[in-house]
Amino acid sequence: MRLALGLLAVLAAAAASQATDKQHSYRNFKLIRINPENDATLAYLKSLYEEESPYTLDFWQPPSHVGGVVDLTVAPSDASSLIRDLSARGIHYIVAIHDLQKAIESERSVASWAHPPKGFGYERYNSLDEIYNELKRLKRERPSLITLIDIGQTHENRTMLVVKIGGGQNLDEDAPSIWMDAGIHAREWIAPATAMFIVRELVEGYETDPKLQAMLDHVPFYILPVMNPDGYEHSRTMDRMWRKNRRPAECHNKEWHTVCCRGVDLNRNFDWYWAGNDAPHISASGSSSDTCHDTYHGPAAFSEPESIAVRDFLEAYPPKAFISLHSYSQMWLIPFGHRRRSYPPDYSSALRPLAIKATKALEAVHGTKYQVGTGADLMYEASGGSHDWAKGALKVPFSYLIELRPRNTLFGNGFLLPEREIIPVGNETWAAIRVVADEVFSQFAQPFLRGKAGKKPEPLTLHKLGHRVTSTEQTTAASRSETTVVETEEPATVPTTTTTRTTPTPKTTTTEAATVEPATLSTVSCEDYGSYCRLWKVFNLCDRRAVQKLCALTCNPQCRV
Ligand code: 0X9
Ligand code: ZN
Repeated sequence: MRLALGLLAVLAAAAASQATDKQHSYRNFKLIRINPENDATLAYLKSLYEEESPYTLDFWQPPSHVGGVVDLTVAPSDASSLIRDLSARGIHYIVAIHDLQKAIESERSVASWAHPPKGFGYERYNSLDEIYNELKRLKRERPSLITLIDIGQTHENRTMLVVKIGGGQNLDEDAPSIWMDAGIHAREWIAPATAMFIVRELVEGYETDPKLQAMLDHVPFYILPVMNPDGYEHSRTMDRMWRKNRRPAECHNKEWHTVCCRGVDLNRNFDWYWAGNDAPHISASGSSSDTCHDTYHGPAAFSEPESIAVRDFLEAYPPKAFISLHSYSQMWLIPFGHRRRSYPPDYSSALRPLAIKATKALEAVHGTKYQVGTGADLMYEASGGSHDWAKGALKVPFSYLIELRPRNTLFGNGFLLPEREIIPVGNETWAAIRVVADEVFSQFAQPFLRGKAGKKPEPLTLHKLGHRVTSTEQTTAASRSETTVVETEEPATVPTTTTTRTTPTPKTTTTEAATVEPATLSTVSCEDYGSYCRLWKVFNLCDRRAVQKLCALTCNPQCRV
């Protein structure tokens, strides 16, 4: 009898372990879309999001303000009670997806299902191995253009791989550069796919586009296509809707049972008002201390190997632009997102004008419209975000978080963007990022080149952190300087949005005037032959007849290079 019971226990344990190893099915899960029309609805949705809820819910777009779309999924067992509850409260909703599992299956193209392709494809959602193999292939083909840098290991010992494109030989560690990461949130698959599209644009464009070549020679891109490799693989193999990293579970007692949950939201783990700390007057907002919550901020700022690796790399090689790719909702987000109406000093003079220029270029490609503003103003407050940290602590001049397609309108499938949209999203996003890159080149490459003109070029090294490229020497993180945060009533100009939210209309007065940095966008009058003219002027070549002819505007002494 005892043996039989023992055997039963073993079998039960085996069954349980099998059950946890099985891929999560979302059969008949629903995606409910609600436009909260009043404060009562908003308060009710917030209580479901922030407090213990009787339903199994996953908020894809959390509640923030009246008029801000809320997307949530509900398990089939809870769907009818939730819907009854919403109806009883007079809350209008639509069921945007009736069977989430079906939507997950139709995210992949028919061809992918019928004949699962082997190897990497730019028009597909690829595995981590496929992505890394493609980066290695590109490196083999163009060893002088591409450098692969191992910046750290994850909880599950996966490598975090940065691809550096450009730079040339006469670059030093202070040279201007552009950082782009994607996939900090595991389930946002369009982000790594877009990062890889941009890798290809840069690599191929280097050979075919002289302007791009000139830019990349002096302003390299550092791209981390999958910032959360463990989460990404978990989302591909076990649970499509996984968001966090895979930090091992921490258990705690809750009433009469023990709860163990894995993972930290890496975009709440950066040291920018982490957990709402550092500012006692601000309530901890937009992140959770509950290990089971999707926005769990971790036990401390930079507690996670992934955020540590990114921080250490960026502190060693601080870029001039920081871009983090997410999905979804078609928003170009500017710091700061930890608190409403909080802006860096150059918000209106530099960050926002460039964001508007970039999103106009994006719209010109396929007509896709983006909203521009801070995450806190347009969506919800969230502390510990990487793009806020990049701007506020690291002082990166241009820092943005891009929420890619789709918009959360009636028919969008949220995180489940069909594979056929990967290339269009890549094309339009690249057009926008090119605008940022051009601006970085014209603002920051010229002083760098000037400084180097009289000096012997230094060979390129990547030794600061002992990344796998050269040595293994480890240096301590650079100390961070005091931060300037301008908390104004409003930014200097009205954010370009089509949102229906009811924030007060921005006035045109601001506390910003006194703190505006000289960084303004370059004058168009110098654009006659693109970046070559600016370079030639920097190198004092305007006395050459050919340069004068090609660069009449740039060579004009009035022209600000
Ligand atoms: O919540 C996030 O981390 C981002 N949205 S996502 O759906 N991709 O997870 C947005 C962060 C932007 N910042 C603020 N909203 N404050
Ligand atoms: Zn995200």
